[in-house]
Amino acid sequence: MDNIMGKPVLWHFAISHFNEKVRWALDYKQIEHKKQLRFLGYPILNYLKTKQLSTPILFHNKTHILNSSDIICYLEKTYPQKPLYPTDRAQREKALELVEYFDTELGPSSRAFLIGSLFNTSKEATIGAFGMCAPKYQKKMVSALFPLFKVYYHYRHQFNANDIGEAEANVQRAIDRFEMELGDKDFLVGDQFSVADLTAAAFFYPMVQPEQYPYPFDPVAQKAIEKIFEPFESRRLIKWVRGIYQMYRVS
Ligand SMILES: N[C@@H](CCC(=O)N[C@@H](CS)C(=O)NCC(=O)O)C(=O)O
Repeated sequence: MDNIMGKPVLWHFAISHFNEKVRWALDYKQIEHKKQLRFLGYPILNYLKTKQLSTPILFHNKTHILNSSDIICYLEKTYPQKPLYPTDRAQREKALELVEYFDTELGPSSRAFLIGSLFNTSKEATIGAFGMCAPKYQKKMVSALFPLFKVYYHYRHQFNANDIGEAEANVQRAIDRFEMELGDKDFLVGDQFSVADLTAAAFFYPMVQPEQYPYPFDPVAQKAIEKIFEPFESRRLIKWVRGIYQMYRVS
């Protein structure tokens, strides 16, 4: 049920980096809320409630908000404690510019690179990754209908096996931009943790699979993901994401 006692309710996927942004914002700002994981039946439930299919979806005060960055903006306005937006105007604009860059250039490409590569690796690793927190019978259903699931996933997220190389190059470019923006600082903007750091760290989480991530990683998927991101293992980014998760990913 939505809006229990005025608390926001988040519908989300455990594996998703767009969803991780919103979970992190809710947890970091210590907002009392309820999280509801969505599994195989998500298209129907999401469509019935919101006339579209994507998560994250935040329900609050008889309305809903879509898109991770719009949800975070709503949370900033509604729950001003522990702000994620810098108070300085120029810094706020810079943080939001970086968020926009990561949302458009990194989020979809890192998904296409990771998930496309997982599909190419093995069925077991792919189901292990998607099955995070899912009931066993649903994993069995995906296993039985795997070819259909693969076609549906590629169609919904508009990429195919030929796009993996381009997606990897986009991820590489986003890492270059990230490291250029970070320079030798601890934070992307100013001298405090902000929405820009949260967004970058959430989008890059699969490269690190940090222990503070709120859900357990499947061991087969974990190994496969480590292999997929091997080309990036010596980048400064990896250490930074690990450190940001350790310091700021409170549950
Ligand atoms: N622009 C959206 C992207 C959200 C998105 O791509 N969600 C994916 C999970 S990573 C999803 O719900 N996919 C299932 C679908 O669209 O059918 C945001 O920032 O929230």
